[in-house]
Amino acid sequence: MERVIIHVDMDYFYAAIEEREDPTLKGKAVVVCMYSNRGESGGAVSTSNYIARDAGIRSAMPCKLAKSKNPDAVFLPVRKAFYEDVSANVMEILRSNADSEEAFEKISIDEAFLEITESCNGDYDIAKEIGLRIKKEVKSQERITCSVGIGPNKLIAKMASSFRKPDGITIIKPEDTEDFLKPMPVKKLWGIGKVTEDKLSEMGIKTVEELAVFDVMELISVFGKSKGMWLKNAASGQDDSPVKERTASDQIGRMASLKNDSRNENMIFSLLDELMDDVIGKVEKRKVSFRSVTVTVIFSNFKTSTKSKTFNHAVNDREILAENAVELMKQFLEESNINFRRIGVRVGNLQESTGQKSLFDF
Ligand code: DCP
Ligand code: MG
Ligand code: MG
Repeated sequence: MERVIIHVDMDYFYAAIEEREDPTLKGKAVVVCMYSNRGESGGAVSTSNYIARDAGIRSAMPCKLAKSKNPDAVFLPVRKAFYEDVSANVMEILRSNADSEEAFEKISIDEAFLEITESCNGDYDIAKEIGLRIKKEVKSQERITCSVGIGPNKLIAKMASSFRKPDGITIIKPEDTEDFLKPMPVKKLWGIGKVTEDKLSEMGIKTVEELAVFDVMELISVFGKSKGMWLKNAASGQDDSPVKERTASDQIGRMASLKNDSRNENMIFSLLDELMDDVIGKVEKRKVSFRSVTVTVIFSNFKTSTKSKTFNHAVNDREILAENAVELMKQFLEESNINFRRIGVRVGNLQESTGQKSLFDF
């Protein structure tokens, strides 16, 4: 049976999380900046929401330039640890929709491949339903949107997910891959960088179609055997690379909002309890143990703080998780007098439960 692959990419990920956390940002241009140690005058744009993009603001642009493009935009500093928590939650949702725990490949903080060949039995109508279900689950559990691409391999799925953004879904059946790829500029082929694009341009190759019909021996003479072959295959929509866990999500976590902003200990600890049940369930399902516990609190003023504990040995029981998470949460309650808005708990430094060797050593 031909494979069916889904690629999911979150929309304006860091900025979307900031919008979610602070409803007053709604309707405004939001720019998330990675400030350098020169302070707020330095730094580059990590990402921005689509309102900011309308003004020409782009990732990697100096924040100063972004500011000149839209002086009214809200500029926020990157909160990487927090986005990683959200990412861990999203990845668990995605993983649970793959054929199996292993048919999942996280490729960056906000995107992953899932193989669904068995789940949809090769049927693209069912595949679409799975794609829509993923979008719904991410939206309802994490309150952010994502874009989904579905196709016969990773290359096509990846390119399909960026075809309609934000909040899109694009399905490219095997018989439609050629028409989908042909008119695209070669730089849109996943894996082609600026250097390759320029070289191809010098050779008179601008579109994927032109690349697909180009003499393969000539490509090999310019790019070498493996890259030349890869270019030819990619331009024809072929990609045999398997969906395979590699940069494995090294953590399992859950996060949720309190019913209302509060410091009520019953409320906080009973929610923490629910979250830990969920986390332990996933730890057992993945047959892993963990060596660290992290608790995150987002306060009513939107400030986020995390506390972690790392052990010498990997463990997998709920007792140890609870003991440590509760302890960390108590520290938060002692140190602050601000209401809690959301709390999260995650375990990290995952290892295979059965063997000594870490799953993620390679
Ligand atoms: N990122 C970054 N610096 C970059 C590019 C990205 O810090 N030069 C971070 C911020 C993004 C996140 O990685 O939110 C995911 O990158 P994406 O390329 O998926 O971009 P976005 O999710 O922000 O937007 P899109 O809706 O285009 O996917
Ligand atoms: Mg994204
Ligand atoms: Mg991405």
